[in-house]
Amino acid sequence: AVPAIAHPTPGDSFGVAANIVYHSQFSSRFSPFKFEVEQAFYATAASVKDALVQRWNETYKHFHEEDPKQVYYLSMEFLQGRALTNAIGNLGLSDAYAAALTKLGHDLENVREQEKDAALGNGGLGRLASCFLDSMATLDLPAWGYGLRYKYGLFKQIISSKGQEEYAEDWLEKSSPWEIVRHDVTYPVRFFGEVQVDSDGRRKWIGGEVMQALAYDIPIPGYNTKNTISLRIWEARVPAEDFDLYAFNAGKHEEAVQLQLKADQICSVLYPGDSTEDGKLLRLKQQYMLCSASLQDIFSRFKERRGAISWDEFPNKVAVQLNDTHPTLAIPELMRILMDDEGLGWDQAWNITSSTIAYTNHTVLPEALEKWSQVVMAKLLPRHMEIIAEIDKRFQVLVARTRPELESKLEALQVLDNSNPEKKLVRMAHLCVVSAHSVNGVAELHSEILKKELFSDFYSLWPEKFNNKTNGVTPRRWLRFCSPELSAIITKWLRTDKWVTNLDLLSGLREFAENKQLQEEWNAAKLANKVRFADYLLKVVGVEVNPQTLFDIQIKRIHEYKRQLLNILSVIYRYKTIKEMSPEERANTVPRTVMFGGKAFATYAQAKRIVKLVTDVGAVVNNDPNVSPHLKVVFIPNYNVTVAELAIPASELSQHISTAGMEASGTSNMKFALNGSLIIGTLDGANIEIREEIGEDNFFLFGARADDVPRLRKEREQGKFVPDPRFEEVKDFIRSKAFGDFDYEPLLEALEGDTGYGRGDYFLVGQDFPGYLDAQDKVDETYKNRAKWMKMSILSTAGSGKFSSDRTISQYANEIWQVGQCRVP
Ligand code: 26Q
Repeated sequence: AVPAIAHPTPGDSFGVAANIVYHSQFSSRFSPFKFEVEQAFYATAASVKDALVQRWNETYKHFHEEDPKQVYYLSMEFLQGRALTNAIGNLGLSDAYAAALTKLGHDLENVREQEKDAALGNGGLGRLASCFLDSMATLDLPAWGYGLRYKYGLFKQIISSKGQEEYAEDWLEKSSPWEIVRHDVTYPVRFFGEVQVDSDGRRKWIGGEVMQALAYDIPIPGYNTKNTISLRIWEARVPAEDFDLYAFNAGKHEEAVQLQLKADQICSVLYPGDSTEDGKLLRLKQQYMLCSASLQDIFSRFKERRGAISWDEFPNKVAVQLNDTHPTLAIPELMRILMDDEGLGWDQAWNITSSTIAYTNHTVLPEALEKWSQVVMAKLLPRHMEIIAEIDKRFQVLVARTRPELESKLEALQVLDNSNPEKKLVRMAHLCVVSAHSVNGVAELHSEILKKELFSDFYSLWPEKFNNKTNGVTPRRWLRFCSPELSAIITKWLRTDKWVTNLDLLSGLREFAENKQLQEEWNAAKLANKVRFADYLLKVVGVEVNPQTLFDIQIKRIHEYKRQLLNILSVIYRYKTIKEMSPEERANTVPRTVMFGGKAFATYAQAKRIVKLVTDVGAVVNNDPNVSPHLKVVFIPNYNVTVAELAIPASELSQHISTAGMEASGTSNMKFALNGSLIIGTLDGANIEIREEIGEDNFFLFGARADDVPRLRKEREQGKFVPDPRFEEVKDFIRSKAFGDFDYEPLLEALEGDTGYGRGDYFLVGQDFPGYLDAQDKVDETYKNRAKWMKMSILSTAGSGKFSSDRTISQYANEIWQVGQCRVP
């Protein structure tokens, strides 16, 4: 056996420094004789990676020997953010690395700033996947994450006078220090081609284009455990033997590199625009690349461990979780492998597939439910289309046989949507619900809506499939590492740091919520975080904010249903009110800094108008000498995981104000509450459960209930809605060009009855406006009472135990996956 190599230990900052120096020479990606902060980062990361690789190797060796059931989390998105702080924190080496870098003339604070934010995702769903990996590693679960290695992650957002602009973000520009390429892990992935039938009737998919998927592993360390799991991301390649050297030498250069170009496109960008047919095809290729490569990898591991294979053992060794419908092709792909490659019959393959696969739904918005053209699917994946059609056919037979009363609804329930013969579609969510053994929503209300509305008839067929798994967030990244100040106070008062892996212990803070000493320490930590964030805003964004003001933050993707518009309209009302006040009255207001951050999808025009409105309002308010001491409005550009780690600990009030019934869960609400930020919010998604946990007195509630929304929309349509005069006043103010002459009419129109843009204030901004203003008044009144505010803030943190992703993942493991712990000794 190869002897083990010793790696830095917590007490040994000399050893760590030596290791960094070693890497600065031998793992360097830069010219020699330079050891500036950038080189220091790469050398540090390389040193940390050594320790991770060693643990990774031990972990998978252990999994191999123990051979437990393993879980595979398939996701088109992982929003990892930066890794350095988290890695050294989880390894327990933060102090050692800080001291080592000091010896080398650097400062860990500056060094970590060098890391690019890995944004292989859009928002909540992608960040959830990353929190889940952290929890799976920490809980010692035998698990893998599978994704794609996009060259360009989520775009970089720049705010100009025109509003949001998008630029490619090359996170691999100087290569990632964390990934390990696995040249021995490659699989062929086929596209197009045709289905051939053997003499014995077995079907076989042949021909077409064959690409190669190459594996890259990103190590995911657990906290306080040796277990280090893997996020395996696939890159599309063309094997050398497929390069047409003859064509190239014959001068047909472009022809010869065509296939390579096609491969490069597959992993070029996250969410290629799908307004064109080519764009749609590319997105489907991406989805299939993820599913095909991951399943081949899963099969090779399964076969490696069992000499004589009993296929019925497969679901006892493999659990596959689909993160929304984006990896749905895993279903027909698993069927295809079992039947065509392994020779199983339909029923056996179906039982195995169904017992293996579980599906999580993350949205009920109709426009976000994936539907693929049957024509495109049949062209790119002919055998899969056959299998999907067969699943659909058997589903129809099942309904006819067991539930004849559903026959009138059958068309709407089918996997295939043939209602428009010109545009036949595959409903991916229906394929998942019909095929998977588990269908879960991501918060209690959301899971109820799935059962009662979106999938109600499926629920009546298979009630046992449906379950709820309320989302969670990792307390390591979202409290321990992003707010070391607050963490130290919590540890001191709880007299243990075990809350980091057992978040329910935070409830122990309740008994001290009114303790003056704790309140003072708490306030000081929050203030330090506010100062740090203010420094960032000044340095990076160039705006000056006063840390003595109330920090009010709404950061999330820009979407009409999330109602950033409601927020900015109320800010405009506040501006008008302050402007009309006497100086004495002004002195009596609570000064606020209202901050927004988030990206609008590049082609989502209304969302981009909202961004523009926020920045225009900021320009006017912040330059009004009478108002700006009392109110500032800031748009934080290029919101990402790294910005969130600075903003959330600094927040005192955060906004989670979606139209009830529309936000499946939300996860930033959990991060804010965990960091002692009070929430102003609606009864939507996980807000409901957060309010339950922290107590209704500690939550600024307003707005329509989900149950009332359909009726309110109807009344709105019938012209029964009487708007609050303050709502009219604010819209008129915008129309008066108070914030410039940009054309806001489409935004304002959408708030009226049914219009060209409109769904007639579909998101009920006008309906909820007065209640929202009242709740905001309550915020101001409460903030004036510092002791009361501090108590509420402490109780928010104290009540956040439930929202650890460790709790969520334990529930998935016990209730869906039937996967147990497998801890490296
Ligand atoms: C759909 C069709 C075609 C192309 C793309 C899509 C698509 C892409 C991404 C649909 C949805 C998404 C992302 C959804 C998402 O991020 N949902 C969020 O998931 C979080 C984690 O569960 C929840 O907390 C949020 O409430 C939910 O909005």
